[in-house]
Amino acid sequence: MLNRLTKLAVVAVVLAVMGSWGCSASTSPSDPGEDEKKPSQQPVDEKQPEQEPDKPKTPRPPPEPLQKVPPPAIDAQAAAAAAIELYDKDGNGTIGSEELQAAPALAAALADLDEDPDPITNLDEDQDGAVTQEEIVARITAWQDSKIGVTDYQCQVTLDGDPLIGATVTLVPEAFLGSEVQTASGVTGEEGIADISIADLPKGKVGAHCGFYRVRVSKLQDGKELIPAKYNAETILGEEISEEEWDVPTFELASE
Ligand SMILES: [Ca+2]
Ligand SMILES: [Ca+2]
Repeated sequence: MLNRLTKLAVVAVVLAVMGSWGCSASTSPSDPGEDEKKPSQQPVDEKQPEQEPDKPKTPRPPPEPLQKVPPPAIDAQAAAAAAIELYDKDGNGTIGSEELQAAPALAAALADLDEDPDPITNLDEDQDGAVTQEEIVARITAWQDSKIGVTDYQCQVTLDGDPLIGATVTLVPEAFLGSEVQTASGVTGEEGIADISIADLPKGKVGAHCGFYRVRVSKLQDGKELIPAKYNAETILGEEISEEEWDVPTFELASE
């Protein structure tokens, strides 16, 4: 009996020791084990979100080539001839000072002469204050040579000296450029600044075509136009968007 009891006791002690080892083996290494698991789990957790964005990233490269927007096709000679026919009322072959009042886009491109005396980037290449067919051809050719589909364009609008907020700025291309140059627009924000863009562009892409534009500024309140007609329906505002344009032009409107 004693032998059996001692054997049982020994077995019990051995089991207890093994049990305590097992526990200690499971608890004490489990602390570092959990510590090891935590870092090993964390990278797994980190890798999973990393891999998930990676998956959308890998299909992203293909859309990039699609974002290259082709420039609008413009027949430079035909467009310039159409401009002369439209605006050269006295038939002397050039669009001069009084005639330019009816062509705000061309007038604006000339008015830039003060800020941009470089004849290479100015519509009035010979700086005589009038626009010839050849000078229009030269600008259209410059846009085409730049191979720019759309270019970032921002403008600022002020009314009586204060930033005009919440106004829609629409750049309507001169009809003589043909049908491919698209109307671009934007809404003025905090500083009266608007990002101008055409509508049909790949996702995330903004910008406007190079071209001559009439600029219309509109702000409606209860369906009533707050901005004088000389800045929208009968606008005197114009702009040339080109690859050389880097500053943010300001259109200074007056309520009267
Ligand atoms: Ca003329
Ligand atoms: Ca000229």
